[in-house]
Amino acid sequence: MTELAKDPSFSSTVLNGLKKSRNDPANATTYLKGKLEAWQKVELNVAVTGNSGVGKSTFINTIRGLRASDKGAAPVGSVETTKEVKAYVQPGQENLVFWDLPGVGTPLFPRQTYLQKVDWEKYEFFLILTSTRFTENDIWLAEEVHKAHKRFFFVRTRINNDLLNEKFDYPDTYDEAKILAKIRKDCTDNLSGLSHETRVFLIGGRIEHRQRWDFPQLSISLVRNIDSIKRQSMGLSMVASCREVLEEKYKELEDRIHAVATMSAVRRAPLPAVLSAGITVYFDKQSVSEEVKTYIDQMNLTEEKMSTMSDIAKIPVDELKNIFTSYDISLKPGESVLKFTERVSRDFKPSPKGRDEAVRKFLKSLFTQFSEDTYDHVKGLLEHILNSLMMVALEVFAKVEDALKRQSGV
Ligand SMILES: Nc1nc2c(ncn2[C@@H]2O[C@H](COP(=O)(O)OP(=O)(O)OP(=O)(O)O)[C@@H](O)[C@H]2O)c(=O)[nH]1
Ligand SMILES: [Mg+2]
Repeated sequence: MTELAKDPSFSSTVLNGLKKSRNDPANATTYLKGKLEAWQKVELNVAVTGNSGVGKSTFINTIRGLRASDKGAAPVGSVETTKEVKAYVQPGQENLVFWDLPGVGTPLFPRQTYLQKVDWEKYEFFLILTSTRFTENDIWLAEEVHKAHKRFFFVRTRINNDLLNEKFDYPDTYDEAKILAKIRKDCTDNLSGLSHETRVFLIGGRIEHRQRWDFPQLSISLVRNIDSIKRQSMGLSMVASCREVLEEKYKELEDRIHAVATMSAVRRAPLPAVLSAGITVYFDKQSVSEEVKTYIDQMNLTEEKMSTMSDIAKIPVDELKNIFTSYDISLKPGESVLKFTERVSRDFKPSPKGRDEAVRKFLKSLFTQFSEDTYDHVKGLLEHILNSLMMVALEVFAKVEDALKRQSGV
């Protein structure tokens, strides 16, 4: 199986690891379950630093899918609030922590002791924020971080304010692209003292700006610029705060399907599922529906997340839920994810297309009781559910972002 060995993706790495469980379904299941859950245990730390009032807490809330008034949100305000290092975990995903750090050069955080005081070694990224111009201290920090082979991004916040001001002052000649280019140039000039080139992300920090300007690129950069072993974890741990992160999640979830299908195919659980064509296929409903639950959560489609989105965007929640119906994939009121998975499975006809011959051959060589029917069914079923939920999620997202854009005034 050299083909599998060369492929560094999650699924190939996991499938190769199965060689140690040859003809031992129990061991294989434990191994696969461990691998599927491993991303939740990878510690990820992101430092968010900058002077008082630049919008650190606002940004941290937005990237965690929260508003200042939500439970667990970082306090936001126009008076100085950050005087100490504070950790904010991702709701429901405690392995990912955003650290609210005071800027360099305040009396309590002078350059000499800054890195040590903030325990710099633990961070994957440093985000250096300003709402005006970057300071000598910001540049100093970037150089130190760079020397230590850590990643950093410069972030210019409050872009919405700049645009609103321009719109107010020069309504007849207002040109968003030109204003953004001007701010970008100003930032780059401002950072010319830096010993190497870097990118500045222009953002509005509030939740209604998460799909605007460079916010999506900044969010996805946190996933794409991390070591490959942590990438899967970062992609799944982050809230789907923009379409780009949602798409990353889709890719990661798709990559796990082999592993979930294999768990059923080597085990032959005793509970049958009946297909519409009347064929009985055996699969581990528990692990398959657990995976579907993960999809619903990752795609922001839980009751709770839909209701938050409806609240933020001021769209009736039923209007968002109706999107499900057009894809014929909705959970009925009160229906558990397990029952939902069984129901979709009953109506599902696997397509002979897209069968994964290399993987099936590999698994058959490892497990004598490997069930091809089960493998094909679960793989096809999960692909079908994931694709349908992704379509719903994208449409819900577009609707919410449209409403937010209308509210933002720029
Ligand atoms: N218009 C606009 N206002 C923002 C933005 N980011 C933050 N604010 C506002 O600016 C004020 C300060 O924001 P915070 O997020 O508390 O700033 P901070 O950097 O955490 O401040 P300290 O904790 O004092 O260091 C708040 O009133 C925010 O609502 C933004 O991108 N656009
Ligand atoms: Mg703050």
